[in-house]
Amino acid sequence: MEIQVSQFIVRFLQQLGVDTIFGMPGAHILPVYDALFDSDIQSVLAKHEQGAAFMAGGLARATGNIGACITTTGPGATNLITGIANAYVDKLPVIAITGEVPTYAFGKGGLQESSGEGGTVDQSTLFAGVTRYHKMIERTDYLVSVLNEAAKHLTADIPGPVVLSIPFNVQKEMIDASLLDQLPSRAPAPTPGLPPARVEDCIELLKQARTPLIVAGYGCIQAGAQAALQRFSEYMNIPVTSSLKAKGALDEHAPLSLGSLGVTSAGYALRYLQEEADCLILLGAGFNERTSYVWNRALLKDKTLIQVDHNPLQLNKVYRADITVQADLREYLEALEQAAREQDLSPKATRDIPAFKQAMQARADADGTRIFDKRFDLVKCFYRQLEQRFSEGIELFDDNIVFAQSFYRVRQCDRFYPNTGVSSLGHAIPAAIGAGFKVKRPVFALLGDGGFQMCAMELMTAVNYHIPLTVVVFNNQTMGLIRKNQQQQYAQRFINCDFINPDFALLAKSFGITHRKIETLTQCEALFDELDVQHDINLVEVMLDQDAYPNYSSRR
Ligand SMILES: Cc1ncc(C[n+]2csc(CCOP(=O)(O)OP(=O)(O)O)c2C)c(N)n1
Ligand SMILES: [Mg+2]
Repeated sequence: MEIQVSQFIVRFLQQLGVDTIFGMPGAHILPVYDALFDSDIQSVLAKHEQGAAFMAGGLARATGNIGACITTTGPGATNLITGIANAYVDKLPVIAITGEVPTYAFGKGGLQESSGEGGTVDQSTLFAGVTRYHKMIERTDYLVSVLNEAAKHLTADIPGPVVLSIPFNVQKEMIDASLLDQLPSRAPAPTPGLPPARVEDCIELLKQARTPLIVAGYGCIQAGAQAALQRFSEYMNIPVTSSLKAKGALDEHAPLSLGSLGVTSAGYALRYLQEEADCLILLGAGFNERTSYVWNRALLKDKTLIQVDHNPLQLNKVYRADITVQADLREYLEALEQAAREQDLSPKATRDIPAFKQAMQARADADGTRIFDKRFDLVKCFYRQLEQRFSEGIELFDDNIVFAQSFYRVRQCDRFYPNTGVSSLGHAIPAAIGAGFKVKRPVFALLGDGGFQMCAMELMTAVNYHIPLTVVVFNNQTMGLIRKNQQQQYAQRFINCDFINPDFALLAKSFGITHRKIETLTQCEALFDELDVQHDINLVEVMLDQDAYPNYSSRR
């Protein structure tokens, strides 16, 4: 039986397990939309293609499933770019389907043409730098090969985004439906695991180490290694810090947690690293700009370095390690723990970490190196509420990052998604909405008022599809980060940082959602008594002083 290419594409998506697709139609992609009409994939109308791509990424990040988005040609495709770039940097399995003018119009100046012919916008070149795979599908005879190649990148161990652009006439061509058998089906064949890595060398270095420190990276979360990390660190009595993206890999309330590492963290882990640690065990941690305090070489001076990562490209990427191991992190941690038990390794004589943190806090107060002063007490209070109120855990998409790194102690039951990808403002709301289509726990999006205005209209997407969501806007009527830099490094020559906000109460009213303004600690403490975060869409304003800046330097 022959079916339309557009139907074939939709069936391919279904075979990959896609049941939700985010997008914005246009004339040049309507055949695929028409095929979606007949399918049981839920097609979600976003307000902007960037939002659609962020939603697909948010869904992928929260579930591990493939996220999908769909747009028309030309501006529909170009609007996708930042969202796809985000998926590329965050290594998310996201597929985008875009339309294109019919092939017979290529190079003749068709409306919204982006084929690259005849001086038109060239989608292929635009997507080349932000996708694992991009194809303008001009013929059907190689469609199966193209889709197989796309599936390979989406289901790879380290996945990445794929963009398929299909000219209008090709979408309507007919193709043999039995060719679907040649495409991967819902459960992609499991990729063979990595061969078991040797643990002996690592155990030897561990024996010699007096005060080792574990730096857990996002690789631990990707590998589902949280429980293994907890068991190993507890057995060996080794404290744990994490990169920003791996916050919560070990519950940050746990006695061995030093919180996260990075220029905007509370700094306990940094102090421990500088003053106590003689051996660092990097587990799935890339040691990027923030985690490494701007690649500060002095941090690792005279320390032994063990690096374990699933991704070989991460090994020795920033620092040369004494031992590098390519391994699945969960399996490796389990093997390490087993070897440590078999060899009866004695636990390390780590000093009392909660007491250490308290001492460091007192020192920061005394020497004025604390990042946040009293003007941020409302923010602190808000994060405390998040920690205390939701015993089942929450899903938190956070564009601000700086606050959370100091104030938010992520529990193992929570999922924390800092805006790490390309760090694009305006990510949190659409990404949280994408996740909200799938996850059952309360979903939060936290962002500044500048970022909010980049993606606020996507809140109406949540309204349209009844996706419960609580958006928290830090209202300081400025782009605080820019203002801070202009204050400190550009002699207070403030340019294009301050602005007037909309009336958030009226905005929320017009959206038909709940609004709360938090100006006092009492209001903050009562907030979650009043809001139903499980069922409603809420907009919460947390008021901040325009001139209050965190006390840290990013050197830029
Ligand atoms: C798409 C995009 N454009 C510009 C930037 C640069 N940028 C980083 S932070 C920032 C200001 C953010 O302001 P706001 O969202 O109000 O947060 P605040 O710093 O005030 O907490 C800007 C413009 C960015 N990260 N992403
Ligand atoms: Mg702001």
